[in-house]
Amino acid sequence: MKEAVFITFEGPDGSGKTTQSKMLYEELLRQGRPAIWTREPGGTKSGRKIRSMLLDDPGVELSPETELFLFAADRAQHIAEIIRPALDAGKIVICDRYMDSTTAYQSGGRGFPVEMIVALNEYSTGGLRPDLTFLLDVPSGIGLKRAAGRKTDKFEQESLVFHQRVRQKYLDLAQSDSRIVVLDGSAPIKTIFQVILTYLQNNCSIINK
Ligand code: Z5A
Repeated sequence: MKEAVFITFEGPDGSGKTTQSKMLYEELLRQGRPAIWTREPGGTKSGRKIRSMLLDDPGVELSPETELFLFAADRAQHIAEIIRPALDAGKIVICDRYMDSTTAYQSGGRGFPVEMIVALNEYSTGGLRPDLTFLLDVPSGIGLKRAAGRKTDKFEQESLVFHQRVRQKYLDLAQSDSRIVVLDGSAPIKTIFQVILTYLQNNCSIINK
C-alpha cells in the first residue's frame, strides 16, 4: 500500500467519524507526527459560509444541482487552501468527509448518476484521492438516533430510506475500492479506535507500534 498521508473518514450521519478522526489526530500529535485535522464541508473560511448555506441556514432553499456544485466548490477551495499545502509541507492530513460523501449522498441519496459524480469528483479534486479511507458503517437507525440529540441539519431531516440508500452506496464503494476499510461503527468507541490503530500499525509507518 502507498504510504498513508492523506486519510479520510467517511460514513452515514452519526456513525462516529468526527470522534474517531479526532482521536487519530490526537494520537498522531502525541507521537510527535506532523498532522492536521480538517473537515468537509467547511474546512476554509469561504467553506464555512458554504457549509451554513448547505446545512443549517433556514432562509436558504437549494436545488439538488446547486447543493451538488456547492459541495464540489467547497472541496476545490479546501484542497487549494488547506489540503495540498499541508501535504506539500510533509504533513499527515486527517479529513472528516471528502469525495466519497458526494458519491454516497448525492448519487446514493439524491439519485444523481454515479458516472457524473465520479467525473465531478475527479475534476473538483484535480485527481487528489485519499491514500486510505476508514468507512464507519452503522445501520441508519443507530446513526440517526445518535445524531438526534443535537440540532439537526437538512440531511438529518431526510427520510430513513434516503439514509439507507446513502449507507448502501458507501458499502458498494467499499466493495469496489481497496482504499476503503470498513469498520463496525456500532462497536464501542475505544474498540473501533483500537482497530484503526492496529490497521495503521500493520499497514503503514505513520503510527508507532
Ligand atoms: N454531505 C453531502 O451530502 N455531500 C458531501 O459531499 C459532503 C457532505 C462532504 C455534513 O454534516 C452533511 O453534509 C452530512 C453529509 C452531507 N450529512 N449530515 N447530516 P456533518 O459532517 O456536520 O455531519 P455528520 O457527518 O452527520 O456528522 P455527525 O452527525 O457529527 O456524525 P459523526 O461525525 O459521524 O459522529 P460523531 O460526531 O463522532 O458522533 C455522534 C454522536 O455519537 C456523539 O454523541 C458521539 O459521542 C456518539 N458516538 C460516536 N461513536 C460512538 C460509538 N461507537 N458508540 C456510541 N456512541 C458513539
